[in-house]
Amino acid sequence: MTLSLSLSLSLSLCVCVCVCVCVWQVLLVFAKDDAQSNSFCWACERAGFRCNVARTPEAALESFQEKNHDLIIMDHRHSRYFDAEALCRYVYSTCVCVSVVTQRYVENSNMMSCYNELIQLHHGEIRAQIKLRACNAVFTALEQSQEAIEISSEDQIIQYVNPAYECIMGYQRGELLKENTEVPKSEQNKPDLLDNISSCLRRGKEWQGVYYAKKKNGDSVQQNVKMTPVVGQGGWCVRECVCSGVLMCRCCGCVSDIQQSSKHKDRRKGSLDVRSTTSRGSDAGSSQRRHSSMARIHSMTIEAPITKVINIINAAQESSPMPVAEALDRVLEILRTTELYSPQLGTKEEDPHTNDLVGGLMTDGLRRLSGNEYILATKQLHHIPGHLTTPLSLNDIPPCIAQTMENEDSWDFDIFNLESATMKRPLTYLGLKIFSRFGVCEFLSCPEATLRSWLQIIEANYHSSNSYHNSTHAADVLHATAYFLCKERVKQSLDPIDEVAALIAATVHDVDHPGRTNSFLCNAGSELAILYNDTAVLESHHAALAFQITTRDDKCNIFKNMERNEYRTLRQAVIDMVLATEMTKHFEHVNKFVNSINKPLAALEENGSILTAPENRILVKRMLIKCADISNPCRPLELCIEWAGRISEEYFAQTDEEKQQGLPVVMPVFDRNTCSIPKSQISFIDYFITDMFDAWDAFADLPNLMQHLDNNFKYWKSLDEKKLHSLRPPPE
Ligand SMILES: *[C@@H]1O[C@H](CO)[C@@H](O)[C@H](O)[C@H]1NC(C)=O
Ligand SMILES: *[C@@H]1O[C@H](CO)[C@@H](O)[C@H](O)[C@H]1NC(C)=O
Ligand SMILES: *[C@@H]1O[C@H](CO)[C@@H](O)[C@H](O)[C@H]1NC(C)=O
Ligand SMILES: CC(=O)N[C@H]1CO[C@H](CO)[C@@H](O)[C@@H]1O
Repeated sequence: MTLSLSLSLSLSLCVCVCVCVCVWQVLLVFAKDDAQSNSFCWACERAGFRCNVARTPEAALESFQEKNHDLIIMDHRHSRYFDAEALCRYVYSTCVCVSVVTQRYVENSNMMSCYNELIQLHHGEIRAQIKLRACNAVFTALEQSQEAIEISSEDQIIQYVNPAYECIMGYQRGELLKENTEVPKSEQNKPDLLDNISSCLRRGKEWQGVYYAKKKNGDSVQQNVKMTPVVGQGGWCVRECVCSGVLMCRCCGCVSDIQQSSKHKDRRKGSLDVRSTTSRGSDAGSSQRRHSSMARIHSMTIEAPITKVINIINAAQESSPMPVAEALDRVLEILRTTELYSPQLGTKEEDPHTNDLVGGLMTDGLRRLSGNEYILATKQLHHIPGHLTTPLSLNDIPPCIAQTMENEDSWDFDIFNLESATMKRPLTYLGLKIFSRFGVCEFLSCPEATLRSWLQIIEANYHSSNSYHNSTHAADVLHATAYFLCKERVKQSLDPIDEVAALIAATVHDVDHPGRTNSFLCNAGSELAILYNDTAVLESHHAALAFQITTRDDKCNIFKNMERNEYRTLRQAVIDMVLATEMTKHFEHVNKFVNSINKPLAALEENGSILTAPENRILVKRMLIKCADISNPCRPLELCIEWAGRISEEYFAQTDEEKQQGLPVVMPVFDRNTCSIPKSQISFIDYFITDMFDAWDAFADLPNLMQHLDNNFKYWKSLDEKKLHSLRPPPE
């Protein structure tokens, strides 16, 4: 004990550490074996480090060059053997590691104390290494982020900008990181805004809001930014462009910009230029609204990677010579016709309602499946009734029913009135009226009696026991489809056969729906899921069954008199539309529509070839039936509320059954005891509806629907703000 104290006065060792995190390699440079070097050898072994011993500086260098040791311990007690400091300098100059630390170790040949020293070095350096790595990771994340991020000091001197910032703002990093470059400021900000921001930051608070930033070319761009003070770091501030809310202003995702894709427009004009590029604003109010819709379409909040790729190529075409631009056109052609459209989930805020809706509607449920949860259910398919109720003709529809259908061509038509007036047979009656309005019998060369029988048998195969997916939903989708078919742009792009296909597809699109989602059927191992390999189970079934029912019996075979090729075309179109209602492909359909139709239409003056190209007609039809299928949030408030009640009830019933049968619960938020209906509607609108209807409205011009959507969204928000979970506020 005392020995070690006395030795410590005069002798020391030199320790040189350069760090690597795998198994430590230790090099001992000792001219002779002694108690000290033996203790270190023992300590290395005990700590699990690899240990080499070198006797001379030359041997030490050779060994170090070969193994790149993490730790070098040199005998510095006797300078007559060699110059330890020169060796240290050499290590400094060659070490490729992140850091080199030199320290002195006071001689102590006690084995435990050598061991402790090694462990402490190991620990301390590892910790430093982890910090460095974390730092590295944070910077990598900043570099990769698609949001523009800028870090500045308290006196507004730029310290860092990421590549997205360069890309969006048009600066090169080098020019901003020169000494004492200030954050570029736009004159368009009110002076007190800047004061407000800096006083907010000085108080250590984050500031978020709309702000004009100045691009390199002198333009001011409006951005939704978040500024965060870095507390305790000399007043640094992190400014970040956030991709949320309506004021998206293209600050994100680089250059998806309507001006940039339009070859005729001057891109220096502000974003309000959109109005002139859409070229169809009738009055100021509606074109203003259209502008905000278009702006949002071009920066869709839920963006698939392919959309970004297309935007980047569009932007590159701008500044490319003709042959390159043309080659890129062909690239775009290919990209638009392949299946690359799955969205990146999780780019939006994580929200349990959205997650459940995505999990429940967009997957086959297998993700959540494990082992013994796979239970085979024996599900009975509904039988087609052998007898039909008394046929009726358009001419002898009872007056009270005829009256409820008088305004069926209006969007605000009340389908629930018709449901009760027809004793739950709205599809047959509305079908007769709408099909005759569109001349479907004439087109198919089929007698009206056949159409009647067909509508009746199809309606009979909807399950009245479903609270949502019963024939009233089918009638509602038929109604929306007919409404959309009358829109000018839609008429310009579709042929009569497309119209007939759309009406038929709407009528049959959910036939024999069991009131459970695809994921449920897959989890339960239902017959249908097995038949269709867990892929688009319900939609495949609706399409297949519709044709089976129709062609099984001449009495209701509306296709019987069709020419073979025309029938094939019609059948193809109906199947395609019914399958398009499947939600796993939601973003693919919407993205394709936006990329192939909205964007080119907005960029060009003429519209003929875009609208009537066969591949685009398919996209229009898919979008049309998808929008009709989930148009509930765009209906007048009272209707919207009723639909929300029905769909929630159907999901609750599914959750009840899942619990009862011990199946995985696909959408846990839809539990009747805890569910907030307003929240679920808000998530559904945010995630699925807004982008889609913005795009559809930009195409078909549907201001009344967008107005309802706005009102309804506000209604759900107001309930949610009052923390209400119900469909309506409680009575006063
Ligand atoms: C700045 O703050 C004041 C007081 O809070 C407020 O009245 C003013 O509108 C703010 N200015 C801006 C441009 O936000
Ligand atoms: C559809 O379900 C609702 C219950 O949500 C019911 O009131 C209505 O009568 C059903 N409609 C049909 C046509 O079965
Ligand atoms: C289901 O998968 C099997 C085996 O791959 C295949 O033979 C069959 O055609 C598939 N059925 C459907 C409806 O896709
Ligand atoms: C060829 C074609 O369909 N052109 C139409 C383009 O759109 C305008 C109105 O938006 C119509 O007037 C044209 O007939």
